[in-house]
Amino acid sequence: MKNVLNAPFLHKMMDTCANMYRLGWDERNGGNISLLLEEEEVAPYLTEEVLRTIPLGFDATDLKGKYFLVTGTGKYFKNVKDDPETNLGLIRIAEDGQTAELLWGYKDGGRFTSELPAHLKSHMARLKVDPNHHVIMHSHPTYTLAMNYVHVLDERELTRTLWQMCTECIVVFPDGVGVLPWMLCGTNEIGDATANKMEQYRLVVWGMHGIYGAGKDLDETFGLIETVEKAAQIYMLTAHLPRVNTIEDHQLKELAEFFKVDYRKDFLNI
Ligand code: 2HA
Ligand code: ZN
Repeated sequence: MKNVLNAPFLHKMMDTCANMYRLGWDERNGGNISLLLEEEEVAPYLTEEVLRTIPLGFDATDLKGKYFLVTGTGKYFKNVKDDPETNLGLIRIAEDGQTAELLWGYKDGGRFTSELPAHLKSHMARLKVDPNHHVIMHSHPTYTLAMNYVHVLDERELTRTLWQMCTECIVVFPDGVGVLPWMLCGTNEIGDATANKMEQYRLVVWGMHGIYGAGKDLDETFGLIETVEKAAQIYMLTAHLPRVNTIEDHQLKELAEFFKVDYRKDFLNI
């Protein structure tokens, strides 16, 4: 049997957490990631032994038998690279759909992120619309969060502003950005609301909290959040200054058509 510590998927997760920490998006225990793994990918690293079972507190029957590498609750992204076995866990959703079987990690007796409801419910929603979906990522990127305090929290308005901030935004996230109002985090309610938005969007802002991203792999999902964060940074650097130039709606349309992306046409005034 191969050692999980040598698994490429583990190293990609460690590098991603380190990058997010380095960018200042995940202070202290802020942020969480869950990565859906295919059975063939994990099988070489596992025996049939279940270390512990942990109740989920919600129904995840749609995901039974699926494997996820998940950041731990209360754990710091800063520390994942030096001690992945304490800060991460590899779980399988049990046959009852109500329990997580711990197969590796959470070495200090820990458990998965408190945001697991939002993660697993979002995985269920994305898998229905995207068979290549694998990643849910939550983070507190600085400028995205700053923008939440000075820009209206409306999906159409927020998406339009972000699209206008960098030419490539509409190509990277043509589906736009969903928005939830401020809600109590760590609950099944915010999990349901997030998953509901994830039926249409791969990016969901949690008002005055942070952002969720969904994608086929860690790089793509990271890149989605990174692009929103870059746009939010440009907005925050310019919002207090007179706007002299802007990318017009007909130019956004031209971009989307040239790059052949399926964009939210109702978000443009065309
Ligand atoms: O786990 O970011 O939303 C820390 C968080 C909760
Ligand atoms: Zn958070």
